[in-house]
Formats: sequence, structure tokens, C-alpha cells
Amino acid sequence: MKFKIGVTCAVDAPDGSPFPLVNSDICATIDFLAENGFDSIELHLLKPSEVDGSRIKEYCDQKGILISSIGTGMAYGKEGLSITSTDEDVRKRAVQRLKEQLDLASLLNCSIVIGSMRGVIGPKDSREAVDSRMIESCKELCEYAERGNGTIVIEAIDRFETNYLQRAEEVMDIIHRVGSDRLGVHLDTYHMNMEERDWKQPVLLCKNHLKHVHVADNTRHYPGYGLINFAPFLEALEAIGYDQTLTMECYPVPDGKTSVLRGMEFLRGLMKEANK
Ligand code: LER
Ligand code: MN
Repeated sequence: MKFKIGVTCAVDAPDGSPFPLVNSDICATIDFLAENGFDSIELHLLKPSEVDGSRIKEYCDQKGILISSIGTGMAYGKEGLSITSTDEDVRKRAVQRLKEQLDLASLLNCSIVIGSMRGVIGPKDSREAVDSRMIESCKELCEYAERGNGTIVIEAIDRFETNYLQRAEEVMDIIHRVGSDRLGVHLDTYHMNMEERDWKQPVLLCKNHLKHVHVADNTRHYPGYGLINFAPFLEALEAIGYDQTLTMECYPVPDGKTSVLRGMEFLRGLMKEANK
């Protein structure tokens, strides 16, 4: 068992975000990752114009750091952009923002995450109507993605953040209905711990559709801090031949750098144990 380990990073983020490394100097973040043996970076951006994509790609290549993904949720938190909005203008602007993120993803050869930007089922809305807008938006995004190198992953997110697409099987249903190999599932152990009934079954259900993974403990601190038994989850990832990264998305506690160093040590320890 040998999984690549990455970290969610941002150039700027609201207080309380589960991003361990937040620094306006992205090269300094990449230096820290490379010097400490991490494999990859996930970058959370409100807008792709916040960064110089070519410079990031060049610097990551030079330092041997893979770019796994672009997190997009800040556009929902800060601007209310949702690809299932009942307001057609908002929905279109959300799709447009994700197309811009896909342009950057194409350059960086990575995925974009649809997390909070999938929105919620509003009090006067129906599941069927939200599904239909989700599928329409995803089809448009997949057609756009097919012209470049970017892929799209939909994250299953727990009930305290959204009432829409909380479990792997719900995301899989959307993926089947959209019908594009550019669309995949993204699982996060923090959300799974609240919504799933088993650590293995959701992974086995997704199989090759699982294209991205976030790891954090039940308290959303670094893996190894809390109660989650990560071994069966990692065993299931190995069973499906998951070859993408385990990206730590956790609180910067006691501080960002210490949290991810501890998390990496814990995850590598589990892999070593499994290989005995
Ligand atoms: C949302 O809680 C989450 O898990 C993030 O991956 C969103 O970007
Ligand atoms: Mn996540």
C-alpha cells in the first residue's frame, strides 16, 4: 500500500476554514511541501485570476509536487454562486466560474472540486428539480472539460453543510445520469464519518469513478487526532486500485505546518503497518 499524500492550501481563506496552509506566497507553500516529503497540493481559489497558473505549474514541476485539484467552494461562501440555483442568472454565473476554474485545471492537469457550489435543496424546491439543474450544469461543464485536460469531481458533503448529495451513492446517481467520464466522485472521511454506514462499501461502490479523496479525522483535525479508524478505508482504496492522492483538509491545529506533518506521519505509519 502506497498512497500519495497532499495538502489543501489557499492564498487567502476565511477564518475557521479547514485549510492547513494559507499563504499569499504560493511558492513558499510549495517549498514547504517539497522540503517535507509531501507529494501534492490542492489549491482553493475564489477565482482562478488570483494566481499565475503557468508560474505555479512551472514551480510545482521544478519541485516535484503534483497538483491534484482546485477547490472552488469559496465562490459559494463569498458570492453565493451555486450551479443548482433557482435564479438562472446565478446558475449561469456559477457555471461560468467553474469553466474558468476548468481552464486553470486544464493548464495544471488536475481536477476541480464541486463541493459547496452544488448548492442546497431550498424550502420551496424539490429534489427532482435540483437534480435536473445539477445534471444540466454538469453536462455543460463536462462538455467544456472534454475540450481540455481538466476533470470534475463532486464531493459528498455532510448534512450540516448541505441537504443535497451527502453520500457516495447519491453522487454516483448523478454521475450515471450525466454520463461523462470527465465526472468523478470525491469522498472526504470527515463527511463520510457522519453520513455513511461503512468505511469500505462506499469506496467499492464508486470503484474507478472515485477520483479524489480528502482525509481528516472526525473532529476535522489531522488524521490520527481523533476517533476514525482509517485502516479499512485505506484497504478499500487499495482494493479498487485508487491511484490519486490522500489530501489532508483539516484545521490548522496546533498550527498548519505541524498539523499536516503529524497527519502525514500517521498516514505513512498506517501504510507501513499494512505492508508488514
Ligand atoms: C466542504 O466541507 C469540504 O469538505 C471542502 O472540500 C469544500 O471545498
Ligand atoms: Mn472536503
